[in-house]
Amino acid sequence: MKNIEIINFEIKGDSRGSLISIENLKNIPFDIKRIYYIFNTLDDVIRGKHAHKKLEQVLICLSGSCYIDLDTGIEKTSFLLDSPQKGLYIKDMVWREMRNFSSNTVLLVLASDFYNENDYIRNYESFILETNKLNGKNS
Ligand code: T46
Repeated sequence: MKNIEIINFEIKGDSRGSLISIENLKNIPFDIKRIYYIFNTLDDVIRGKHAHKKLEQVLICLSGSCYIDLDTGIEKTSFLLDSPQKGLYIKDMVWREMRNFSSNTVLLVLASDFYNENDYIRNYESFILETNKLNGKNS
């Protein structure tokens, strides 16, 4: 789907356990400028509810699980993130909502830029207007 991809990370495993290595511009398609993680989220909470104008991110559920609902303005899809081996690569202009966090969820996010509130679109109607413009549709 446009602007959304799954990245499967290679596990370096041996009898002691597993290790995944993340490297700038190698298994992550952008230069990582910021890392944050979301934890202690209650299961009835919905986070996100916004899109980014330019920011690209990879979301990795290091522990536990959560659902990520995505909307490009044209198509909608949902992913269950439940493995540290799986990265959800979300490019620009995708509305996202994160829900159903299990009690031990740690959601790691790698971001292509520093935190900038001006890059957020937090109103869904504005998001649809913008995607319609980008897709050459009259709203
Ligand atoms: C996203 C999803 C997956 C900062 O000060 N610095 C930061 O780097 C971030 C990400 C947030 N904040 C502040 C802004 C708010 O006062 O932390 C507070 C919580 O942020 P927000 O409500 O935006 O969190 P989520 O979980 O709704 O969304 C976050 C990211 O903001 C967003 O970029 O794509 O995770």
